[in-house]
Amino acid sequence: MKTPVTVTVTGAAGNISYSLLFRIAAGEMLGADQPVILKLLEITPCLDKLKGVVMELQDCAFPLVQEIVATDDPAVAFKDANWCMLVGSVPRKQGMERKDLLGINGKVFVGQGKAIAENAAPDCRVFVVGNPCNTNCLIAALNATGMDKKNFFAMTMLDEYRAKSQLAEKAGVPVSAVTNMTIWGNHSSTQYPDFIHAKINGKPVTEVITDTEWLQGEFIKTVQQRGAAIIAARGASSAASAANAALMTVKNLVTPTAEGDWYSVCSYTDGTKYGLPEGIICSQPTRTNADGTYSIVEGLEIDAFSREKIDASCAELLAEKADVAHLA
Ligand code: NAX
Repeated sequence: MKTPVTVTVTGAAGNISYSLLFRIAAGEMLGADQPVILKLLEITPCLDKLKGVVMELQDCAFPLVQEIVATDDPAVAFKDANWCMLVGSVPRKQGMERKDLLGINGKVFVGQGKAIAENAAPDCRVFVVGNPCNTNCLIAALNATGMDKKNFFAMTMLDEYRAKSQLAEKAGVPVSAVTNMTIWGNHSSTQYPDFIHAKINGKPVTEVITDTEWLQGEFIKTVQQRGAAIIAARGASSAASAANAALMTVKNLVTPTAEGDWYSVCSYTDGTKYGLPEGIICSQPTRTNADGTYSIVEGLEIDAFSREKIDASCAELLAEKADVAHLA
């Protein structure tokens, strides 16, 4: 039997986790032969609710689950973690500015970054879902002294899937026909879903969908605003689809990527690729190599239309970084 992998999930009694935990426990994320230890972190007032989630996990009798730890202590939750999935964060309340939200959640991610560095496995990988996920991730990375910033990620896979499904619907093809989909920048309404390098059945999207006005306008806007559209329709934010995207991001990061394809994830920029500023957590086209490391796909040509969109999203990330400079 393989050595168990310890997966820590924060916000474990929340909506996304309620879809996510059961699929991790069933082996959908790390493999059907990979035992897992689940460490679940919540804030103290939600521990009772978390107890209920743990009871349900127990009642599934998942053969891969070796142990479940439920706690409100980050030091306990992150102990020996191999994967930290930071889902928990405080939602924006009425009258709150983005800066206020960054400040409140920022402090949480200072503490979690430190606790991960002090308690997790040294090569632990950290994946942030809780919003604003890029800047929360940056704060955690900057506070996790001694850890490699390359091991910090934030989620744009849900945006990638939203973009793929819009393109598939427009072209009248199954979603599996759409590949090479990059989300650039911030997981926010400035993100840029790059239809220029995406492909449908191996052909450039622009050859299959010739409605340029739709691609440059409605398509981008629909992807950027999809989260808000789901809240308006469902009365609650995306949960099952967000959990699916979180699970698939980790799966993509541990599985060699199919030849010629790539996926979107936000990672720490080194300032050498595509004119992205150094030192932000930015979504980029990414491949997982055969040895389990990852690389940014290089050599894509960025036209003037894309350049403007990518720069705008990076400018927003730099502004968020400046807002939380006191936390790093
Ligand atoms: P919920 O409010 O249902 O759950 C969040 C949970 O986090 C709560 O149970 C809360 O008690 C817990 N929590 C808060 N502070 C914590 C802390 N310091 N330590 C541990 N737990 C803490 O939200 P849910 O719908 O599950 O969404 C979770 C996060 O994902 C939100 O920030 C949300 O904005 C974000 N999302 C990110 C997406 C992405 O693509 N990156 C898409 C979906 C989602 O909007």
